[in-house]
Amino acid sequence: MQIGIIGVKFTGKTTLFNVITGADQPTGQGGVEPHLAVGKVPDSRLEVLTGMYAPKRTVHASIEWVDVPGFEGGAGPDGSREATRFLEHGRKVDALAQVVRCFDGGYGPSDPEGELETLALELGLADLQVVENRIERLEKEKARMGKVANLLEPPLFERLREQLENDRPLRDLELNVDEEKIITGYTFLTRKPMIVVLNHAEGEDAPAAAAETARAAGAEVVSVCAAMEEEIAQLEPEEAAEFLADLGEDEPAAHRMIRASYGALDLQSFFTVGPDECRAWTVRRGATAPEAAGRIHSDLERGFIRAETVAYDELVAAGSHAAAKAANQVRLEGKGYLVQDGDILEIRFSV
Ligand SMILES: Nc1nc2c(ncn2[C@@H]2O[C@H](COP(=O)(O)OP(=O)(O)OP(=O)(O)O)[C@@H](O)[C@H]2O)c(=O)[nH]1
Ligand SMILES: [Mg+2]
Repeated sequence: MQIGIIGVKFTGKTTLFNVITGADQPTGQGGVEPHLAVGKVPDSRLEVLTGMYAPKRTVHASIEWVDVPGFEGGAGPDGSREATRFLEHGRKVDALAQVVRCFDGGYGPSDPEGELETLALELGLADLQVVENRIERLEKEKARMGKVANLLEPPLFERLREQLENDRPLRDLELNVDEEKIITGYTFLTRKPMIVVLNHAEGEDAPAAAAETARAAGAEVVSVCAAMEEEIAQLEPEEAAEFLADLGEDEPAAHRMIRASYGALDLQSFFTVGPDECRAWTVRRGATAPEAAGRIHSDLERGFIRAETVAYDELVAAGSHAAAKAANQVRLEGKGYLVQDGDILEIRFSV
């Protein structure tokens, strides 16, 4: 899973990228190259399981983050748009996280609503260009061959164009299976899940109006103070916990940002446990037990027989796997079982 961090210049994207992935990219100086790094998905349940099993290693679920260079909205003298060029780096990701500057810093007064508007416009225009290119090609194809290969395509792309010209994101369009199939290769930006990260000044709240605007546009909204997250990330775990407790928080805002991203992508975690390894795995919500098994190894999916399953809460309440079993809380689930967030699975298989 990959998430692209996007936004106009100097909103705190690289600062957050560093916090989330442990990378050490320079901040405050822009740049034109994207950065890519993996960050673990924090999960307090995995810490508890690690305490129970004392495994040799603990492995978190992870997400890949792409720090897309910031851009200016608007067109240059030759009509080209910087945003369109930079947003190419956001085409292959599964979701977009827009960082919005709500702090003044040395960068002039903040304008969160303006930034949201700019991004919506630039994302829409970048998609519109792709749609118009395709329409042009279809017209050429029709002129040359008398008709187009796929008759569904011209009316579909006209609908896409209309949607974008009305300043609406493509994610709001209902498409049938055939239409979905046609557009899968186009990696439209406005069809991706969107997370809006309101980066506010220390000791302040994120502006409610901006949060409302972002939510109304279908985004998951989180607020952070990137500068403070940067400080917290440099503390020892105990110090960080104390610092957060003083603020009345139980976790860093960056954790909330990661979880919101997980949610926007419709993902959940299940666990495998044992003396060697306690591990969190990512599957989509609604995944079946064999699909989950396949995340671990393709053999486990192919030879899937049953999944010995216990819910996290029940395991922890029982105190041990044996106690949960004695209390009949360990179930044997078959191929049709839909994995639930926090399930602890042991896959029985034969190949
Ligand atoms: N006061 C304040 N400054 C911040 C905050 N977050 C980031 N900054 C500062 O803002 C400047 C820009 O931060 P970056 O993380 O480099 O911003 P960016 O969005 O990656 O910038 P570009 O890549 O140029 O678009 C740096 O000097 C940061 O230290 C914050 O929450 N509060
Ligand atoms: Mg940057």
